[in-house]
Amino acid sequence: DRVALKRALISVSDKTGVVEFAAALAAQGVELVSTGGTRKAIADAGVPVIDVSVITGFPEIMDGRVKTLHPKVHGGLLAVRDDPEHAAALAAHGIPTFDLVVIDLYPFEKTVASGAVGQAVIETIDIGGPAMIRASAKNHAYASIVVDPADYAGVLAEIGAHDGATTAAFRRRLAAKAFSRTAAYDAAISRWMTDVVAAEALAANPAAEPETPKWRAFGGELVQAMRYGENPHQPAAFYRSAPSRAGVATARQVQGKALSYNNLNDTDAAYELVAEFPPAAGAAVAIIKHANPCGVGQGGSILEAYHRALACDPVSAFGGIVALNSTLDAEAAARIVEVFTEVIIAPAATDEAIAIVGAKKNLRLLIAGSLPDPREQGLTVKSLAGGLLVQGRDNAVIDDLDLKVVTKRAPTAAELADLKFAWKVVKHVKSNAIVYAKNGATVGIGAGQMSRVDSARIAAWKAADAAKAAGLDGSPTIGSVVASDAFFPFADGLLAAVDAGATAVIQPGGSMRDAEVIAAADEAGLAMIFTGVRHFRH
Ligand code: 93A
Repeated sequence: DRVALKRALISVSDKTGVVEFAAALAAQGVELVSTGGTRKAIADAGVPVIDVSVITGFPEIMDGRVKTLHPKVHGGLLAVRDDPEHAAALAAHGIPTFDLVVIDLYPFEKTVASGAVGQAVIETIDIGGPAMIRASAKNHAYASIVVDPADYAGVLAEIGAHDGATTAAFRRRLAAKAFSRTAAYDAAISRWMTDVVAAEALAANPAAEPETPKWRAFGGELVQAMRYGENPHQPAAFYRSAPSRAGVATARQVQGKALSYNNLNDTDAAYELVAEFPPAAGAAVAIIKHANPCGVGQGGSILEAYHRALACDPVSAFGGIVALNSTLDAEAAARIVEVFTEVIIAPAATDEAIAIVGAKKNLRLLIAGSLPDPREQGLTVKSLAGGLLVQGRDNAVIDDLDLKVVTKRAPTAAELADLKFAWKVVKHVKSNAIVYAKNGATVGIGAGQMSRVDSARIAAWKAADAAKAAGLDGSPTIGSVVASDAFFPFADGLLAAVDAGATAVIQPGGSMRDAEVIAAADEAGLAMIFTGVRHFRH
């Protein structure tokens, strides 16, 4: 099952390391064949190489769109060399075989990530490259297929260890990686093209239901292999699928320990939440534990916003993730590092702040460059036994909603501001979610309960606890507003909020008993808003 490496076909977009690799192969007596740019790079270094057009007897045409798509190339890639008929065809047509094929595809993903659109993107859809990769991978009984410059050294080591030949196991490993590469590449193209078509459809008819594609491609590039997942017995890895989207997947880690699976999951939740608050409307900070916020605050500065977020539940904030909607400055950094924190993520950080965080070697600092757009469409994916559940990202933003006051009393301006604040937060709390807020900060958060009444009770109870710990009289929920991620099916959940001292309520509405719930609100003198939109999060 050994194949002596005699002839190689090299066609790479990224020329990094290819000249050295080609030279090492040539030194072992390997004959080299290449496409235009690659051939030139290798030849310029004084390494002997043949242009593929010499083999095809055909020039590159159509700006290179057709250069290797030719039977004299693909016959050699696909031939079953032990089959007499295939061997006869090779001989009859003078078709050479290749024992090694090295391809780096046109940089489609990078081009999309750079913000390019239209024809500039289309030109980077590689056709000949994937065809050669797939042909060689199918024919791994004879050929080694390399799709990653990181594997150049491995090829040299393999032939060094086996007298200039490759083993079947080695070729199978390369083939598996090659098919994964073309699958991920096509997935990126599919996603881009599907998005283009969806955007066109939306522009043509904003009211129409989006079409569900029959096939949905998923793929990504390994960012990090982790020691474990949610628990130590679960293997895990992190793949980047949309390199142009602002957020955790594209953020730069400035310092700290490697990010764990849970860190990434929680940091994503934190940053998506804080992105609901445009920096122009003030600083905002969210502290997250187990993907739920344990405090969110707005303020005139990041420091003030952090203090207000921390006050909501200082006990849970221990070991939390802190997300900022604007630049991390020195005064905020100095305060945040006093509390044991796993991760800080911000769009930017001052040099002074970076130096302050630097004193805590393990603390991870991520600089994301910008905030995710809460209105962006995107998809969320969840696995279930034997399948994937896919849905559009929850991109409803309160400023776009048609809010209806359903009670006799309308909210005051201060209540309305807090209701909107609480609604932005409740969207990011696991259901059943109840959020109490006052003066631009959460004062009590109830998450993940099977009963909405329990979530309301827990939120009020946590608020009372935090107040007691801070040495305050009474509960901060007195005079607060409350947001509920879904409607109150009965008046009891609303009455729990009234008991806690809330004066205004925001909720989707739409219960069969809305009339009963509105009557209870009027009875208690509450102001209540229906959003018409629900924010379940499971
Ligand atoms: O334009 S293509 O789709 N048509 C082809 O026939 C073809 N053959 C190789 N792209 C093709 N390639 C790609 O050219 C390779 O995948 C590689 O990315 C690139 C290398 O071109 P050059 O050697 O001219 O820089």
